[in-house]
Parts: sequence; structure tokens; C-alpha cells
Amino acid sequence: MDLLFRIAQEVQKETKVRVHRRNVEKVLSAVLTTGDFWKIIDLSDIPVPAAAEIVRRLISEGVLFIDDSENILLTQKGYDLVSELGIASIVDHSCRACEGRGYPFYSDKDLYRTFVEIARERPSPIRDYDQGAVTPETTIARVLFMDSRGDLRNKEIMVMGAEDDLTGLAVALTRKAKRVLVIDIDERLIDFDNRVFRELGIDNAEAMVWDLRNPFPEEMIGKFDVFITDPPETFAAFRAFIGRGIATLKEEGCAGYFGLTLRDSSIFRWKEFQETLLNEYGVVITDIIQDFNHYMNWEYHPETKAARIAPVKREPKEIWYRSAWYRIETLPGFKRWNEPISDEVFYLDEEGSTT
Ligand code: SPD
Repeated sequence: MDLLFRIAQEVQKETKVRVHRRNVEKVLSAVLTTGDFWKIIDLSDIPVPAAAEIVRRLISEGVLFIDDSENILLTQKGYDLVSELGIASIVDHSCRACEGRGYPFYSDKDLYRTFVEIARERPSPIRDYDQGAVTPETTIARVLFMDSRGDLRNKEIMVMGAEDDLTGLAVALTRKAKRVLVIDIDERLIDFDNRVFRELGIDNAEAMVWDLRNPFPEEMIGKFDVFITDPPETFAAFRAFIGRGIATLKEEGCAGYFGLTLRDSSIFRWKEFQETLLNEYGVVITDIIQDFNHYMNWEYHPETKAARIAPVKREPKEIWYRSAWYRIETLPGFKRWNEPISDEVFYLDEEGSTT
């Protein structure tokens, strides 16, 4: 049996994360490109537990080794294998200026500067709610993307459960939306936003504490033009954040924005998420921009499963956790999902490891 195919099967059995042969191939491409384990995950686009186990198995097979500086490298056997299989290193031709998003933050320098100044005082990400904030460049690009798609000016906008990124604040700072409602479980973020709204006299925005495991009250259903969120990658969280986000939309033709990563969920799960969007919720996916969202490394990393299962002790230095930015649109007959969540598995499951 082909070595890469066998490794894929063994990894799947061991980790319960679905992987295929080409995921193993991509890890080898990534190792040809960087020795840093966290960047290998970034380039391989697979969940951490799968990447860690693939690397371990390739080490046991004599294909890879770890040097004294904790770089992951190919052995001579490894070089022979990649040459035999025609596996190449990864090249990146994406635009350096906009970091591949297509919406450069400097297109609105005033907004960017104001945001960076205000965000200096932001609360630090905490583990309890799977927080990990995106870079200011990402947050501003989210706003510029929305504006470019006609989803900002004079719109009623709901920003849900992801205010560690301060996207609701950035939307409000444009003063172009008709109304902004920010909800988050973390009181620190809500107090932060409300203080800024008050100090800057932004009177069409408010922030409110809300646990998305609870259904929305009737007065929040069908009241918004646009929702924005960034859920943890479990099914329960997908429903709580995105199902409920869709429930807040007024009618067909309204839009939702959210991030999905391949660091905490597999491409197989993406298929299931996408099926839920299309078949159950009745929305269409209009955009998926890979690696749009760049997350700044979080201080609680050493306490996570990801750190525990990594084949190296070295902590991430560069940005390695990125996610795709999805835009969806409601179609006639779309479904508003607003059930209570009883699932215990909200932040973490077999594919997730960074909480
Ligand atoms: N725990 C690491 C930071 C994760 C931030 N959330 C990313 C959600 C992507 N949908």
C-alpha cells in the first residue's frame, strides 16, 4: 500500500479527524517550505491534531526528523520520497499589499488609524470563550469588504459573539450604518464598546451581553440587513452563531459574514457546514476568501490541547492561524434557526484544539 495513503488511514483512526492522502502530501510540501510546525499547519490547511499525527508518523517512517532548534526537516529518505512522488514546495503569488484579501486596509487610512488608536486599550483574549483577535488590518478589511458589497451604508447590522475582533466597533466608527447592535458573552468587550460609543457620541450603536447558546427573543428576529460573526468550529457553535445570525435577517437578499478555519475543522466538516447552509437554511454562498482573517497569537496557547499534542515545544512566533471569510445571502424561503443549544460540545471537539 502507498505510504502516504497508509499514513492518512492511520492518522484518521488515531485522531478521529478525517484526512485523505493528499493532506499528507501537502504536509510534505509544507515541510519543504518551512521547518516551523505552526507554519506547516498554516500551509497544510488541516486541523492541528491531524498535522501533529502526520508529522509524528512521518518521523517514525524515517521521512522527517526534528533538529536541535525544533525545526521539522526531511531526511535523505524524505528527499528521495518527495522527488519520486513529484511533491513540490508551496508557492504564494497572493498580493503582498492587501495580504491576499483583495480589500487593502489602507483604502480608508483615517478609519484604520482611528481604529488602531482605540484598539490599543482593548481587553486581552481569554481562553474561556475561544477568543483570539484578528489583526487590525483584518478588521478594517472586513468593513471595507462589506462596504464594497453594499452591506454597510444605511444598513441595520448585527455583530454577534466575536467582538474580541472589535468588528462591531469598526463598523460603528464608519458612522455609515443605520444601526449597529453588538452582542457578546464577554462583559469586558461590551463595556469597552459602550464606553467608546459614549465618548465618541456614536448614538446609533449599542453593545449588549448575550450568550448565543440561548435563543434570541422575538424582537431580534428578522430585524437586521446584515450579520457578522466568527464562530468556534463545532456544529453546536455553527448553529448558535450562524443559524441564529440568519434568523436575525429581514428578508431575502440580506447578507451574513463569518469566518471558518481549517486549523480547527477539516474540509470534510466544511462540506457539512456548506450543506447545512444550502439545504437546511436556504442561503447561498456568494464569497469564500481563503486566509482573509489573520489571528494574532494568544497568550493562553501553552494551556491548549494544540500545544500539548504538538511534536515541538516551540511556541508560534508568526501568524499561523488564519480563516476564510464567507459571505452568504438569503434566498426566498430561507429558514430562521433559533433553537436552544443543549450540546455540551460548544468550543472543542476532536477536530478543534486551540481553545
Ligand atoms: N482559540 C484560537 C483563536 C480562535 C479564534 N476563533 C476563530 C474562529 C474561526 N471561525
